[in-house]
Amino acid sequence: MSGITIALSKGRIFEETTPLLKAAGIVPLEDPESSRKLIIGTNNPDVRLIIVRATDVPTYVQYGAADLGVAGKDVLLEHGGAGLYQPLDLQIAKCRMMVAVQQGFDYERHVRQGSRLKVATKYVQTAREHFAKKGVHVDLIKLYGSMELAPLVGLADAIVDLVSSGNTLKANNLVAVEEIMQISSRLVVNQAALKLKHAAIQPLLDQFAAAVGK
Ligand code: PRT
Ligand code: MG
Repeated sequence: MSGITIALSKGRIFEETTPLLKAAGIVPLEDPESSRKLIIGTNNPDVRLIIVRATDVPTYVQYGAADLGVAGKDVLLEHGGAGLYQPLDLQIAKCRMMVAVQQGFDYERHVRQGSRLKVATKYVQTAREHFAKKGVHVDLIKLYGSMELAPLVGLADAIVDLVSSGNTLKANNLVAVEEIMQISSRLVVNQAALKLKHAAIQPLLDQFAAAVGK
């Protein structure tokens, strides 16, 4: 067996995955927040972690550069999930995908009137599908971050973004007007690796499932 590579992103995914790794007997040898290393060893010589951007996790796993990864449902929906087996909802990094507008903007009236809505978001696929289902005509504007700014400077009427505490919306005079879906992070596995390295990967999947309580 050639060892297992797990792709994680820094920040909340790494922090909330660490206890699950621990339950599977895997302890990282370094903290990616303080180390600049992108490949981090663990107490198990057969398991290493690679640190990538959250949106890149599915790509590394899809092409087999990592065997496993942890990615938000938001990220997986935009990626499309090709080549990925998604066996487990880890119930971590939870938040909600919401439509939000500036305080005072009459979203319901715009939707009722059938006027075109300008929507800024990083989550173009999810937003497109949501508004198509509602029969709302939208012009989608792709952004890569700080979506909250768009309505404040007239770039968009609404945003589609993730909300957890709601503090970011509040601080920018925005209000959530619609929930699109609940979001949590999932374990993703390269489909070929699951077959070729089954003896190494399956016990990990079982241990993660037990740690999550499934
Ligand atoms: O930050 P970076 O640009 O590197 O990448 P990223 O934002 O994709 O990664 P990261 O680590 O911030 O998020 C990883 C995953 O965590 C996401 O893919 C989500 O599945 C999940 N998650 C859970 C969140 C949040 N909660 C969250 N609150 N991701 C982002 N946010 C942001 C949100 O976009 C908004 O800007 O936090 C802000 C709102 O937070 P509140 O608490 O003010 O409501
Ligand atoms: Mg972020």
